[in-house]
Amino acid sequence: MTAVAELSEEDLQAHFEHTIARDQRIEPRDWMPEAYRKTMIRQIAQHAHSEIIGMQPEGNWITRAPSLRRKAILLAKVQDEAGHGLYLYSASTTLGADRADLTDKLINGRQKYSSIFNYPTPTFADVGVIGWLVDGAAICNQVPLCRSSYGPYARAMIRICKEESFHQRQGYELLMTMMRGTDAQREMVQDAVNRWWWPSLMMFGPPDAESPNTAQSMAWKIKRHTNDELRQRFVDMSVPQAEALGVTFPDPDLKWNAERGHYDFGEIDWSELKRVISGDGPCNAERIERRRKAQEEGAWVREAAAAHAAKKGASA
Ligand code: FAQ
Repeated sequence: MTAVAELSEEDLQAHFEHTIARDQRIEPRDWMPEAYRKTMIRQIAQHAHSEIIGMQPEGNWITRAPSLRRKAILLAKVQDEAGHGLYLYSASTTLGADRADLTDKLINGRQKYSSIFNYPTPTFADVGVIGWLVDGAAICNQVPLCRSSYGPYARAMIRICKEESFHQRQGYELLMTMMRGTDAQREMVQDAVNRWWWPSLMMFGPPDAESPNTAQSMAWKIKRHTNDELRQRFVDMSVPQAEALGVTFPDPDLKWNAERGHYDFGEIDWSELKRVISGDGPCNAERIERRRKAQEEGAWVREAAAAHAAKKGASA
């Protein structure tokens, strides 16, 4: 057997490409091009940050949930998102990233998180619509990532997707319940759908023609489908769900195209996505400020845990 140290850069590159071509996984111990490592850290960190910041919009309703049952469900869901963040930060450390450094980058605006979590949640219907549409979009995007080429990321995604499916169903069930209620409740659901529909479509990222990372990430099999392919899949699956629920989407151009075998939909306001990504969405400042405060207020817990681990290590 040839030791890795004896292999040339070309041999290592060829082995990496062969692994990808055979649909096998790249594991932490394997050689990988620096650009692949950087892309993986970027995507996993952004994803982890999204899960953690994503706790805030729904967390807003934990103290005001309308019943004990809804409160218990919401607590469990928000806690699941924290768990997803932890699996993902752990996956990023297998690539040499440092979790504290990633958190600093998030708080200092040097790393992104999903645009969707910069929108407000003024009513309880928002909790249902986040479950239905936001978790629904997340599943659509993340199920193919279970076959992503980087092993730890793909394996984390399997568990995350199982939990997200459950989240999606709880959102839909909540909305079904509200739709069986009063006119005011039905109006509340429709209003929330009107506010979340377009931002949900933006979650999939810029159109393919303007996505700088898609081509390389597809070639490396990090991404298995393009942004536009997944967005279309999400529209196609959401329309019958909206019909069953009894709500409409705020898009006059949304209609079945028999020739394409897909729903056509209206033009997305890409300037809004750009604005929100660059920090100027309705709640960006509030979300980051809250995360910064939590990080500062939790410093003593991290110090105590480190001191405890050091003491245990010393006595062992
Ligand atoms: N928001 O070239 P592309 C969840 C950035 S988790 C903000 O197309 P890529 C669970 C992009 O990063 C939701 N930034 O990039 C939950 C890139 O930035 P950079 C998060 C966006 O990576 C549910 C630049 O624009 N999911 O919802 C957005 O090939 C409910 C150019 O874009 C993931 O992270 C955006 N919407 O494709 C939690 C899934 N779109 O770094 C709580 C994993 C694009 O080059 C409650 N990630 N950007 O400056 C992915 O699949 C991909 O990274 C994409 C973007 C598809 C998001």
